[in-house]
Amino acid sequence: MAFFCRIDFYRSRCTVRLPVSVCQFRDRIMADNIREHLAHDLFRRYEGNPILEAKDWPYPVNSVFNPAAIKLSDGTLLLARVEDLRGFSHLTLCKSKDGLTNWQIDDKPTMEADHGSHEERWGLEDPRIVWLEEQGQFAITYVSFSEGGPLVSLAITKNFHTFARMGAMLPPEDKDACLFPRRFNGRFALIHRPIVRGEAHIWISSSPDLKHWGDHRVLMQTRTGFWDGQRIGLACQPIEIPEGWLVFYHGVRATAAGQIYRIGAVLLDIEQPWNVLRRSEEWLLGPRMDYERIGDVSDVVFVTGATVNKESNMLYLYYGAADDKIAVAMADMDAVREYMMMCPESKSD
Ligand code: BMA
Repeated sequence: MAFFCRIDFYRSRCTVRLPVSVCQFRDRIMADNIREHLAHDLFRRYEGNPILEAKDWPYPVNSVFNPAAIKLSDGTLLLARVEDLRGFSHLTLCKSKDGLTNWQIDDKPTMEADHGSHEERWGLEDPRIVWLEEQGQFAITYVSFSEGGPLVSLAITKNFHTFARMGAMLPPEDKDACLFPRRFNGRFALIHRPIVRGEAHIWISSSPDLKHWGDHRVLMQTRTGFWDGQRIGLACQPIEIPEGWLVFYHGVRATAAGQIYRIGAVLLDIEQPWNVLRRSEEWLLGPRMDYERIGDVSDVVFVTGATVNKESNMLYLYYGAADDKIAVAMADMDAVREYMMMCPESKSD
């Protein structure tokens, strides 16, 4: 700190001017500092966390976590991943007026795997929901644990009672996928996370009909040495803001004590979402509380759903905490936008 004060002192009292590069350097350090403070305090955990856990379930289960979330006219809907007592997952609907309390939970699995099929042999996991404007329907992308490894499947629904199961979108190994709510240049776009040569980067692909996928390209890569250096994957559905698409993602760091799952964000171009405009250097949410640090898998914050309340301007992120319960963290949308615009611009990710 003293170092910067001295520069300020000389700059204001000396007749000798500092080189512009020194001033720019100082300004950048100060901006980084402000941004780090913003990142640290951006999200507030709901004091009633965890909002849902196995003991709340109307039937016996091991754990509930990683829920898709969407705001409807009469409240918030979660499609939770539920692990049964055999270790297989299915998806179950939960609804609440305020998105925090008094959850009405389906009394049986809403979407159960066809365990006899190759595609869904070992269960359904980690859904994401998006409203497809053109179709007037919801698209649910979820992980089917197939005999060949995890892959991404698609289901379409109008009402969350009946589902058109469209099958596998791409071959395994693939996870962490969500569609955008509309087309770009006539094509749908899918963010997903295939494993290629053992590398876990985030990809984006496009399709004219939600069935045939192409134009596969890497959207963003893991960052060596950073908190997201080992693996990254999409978190929740893309959120449209005036500056572009706000996309949260999880990053994994390997430590001597195990892996740590945290959440960061990127800003994508509004018309060409395959272009990353900015990426957070800091994580915005990571395991801190006991319910995030202790569970079936320690030290996991795994966001899979988001809602935005237009009246309060609050963003809610729904996440799996330590792989066995559901929690929520909230932030003011204007603060998130301000933070994103302070993040460094991406050249090519
Ligand atoms: C990922 C996924 C998630 C899980 C996370 C942390 O690979 O399998 O379902 O929450 O690991 O264990």
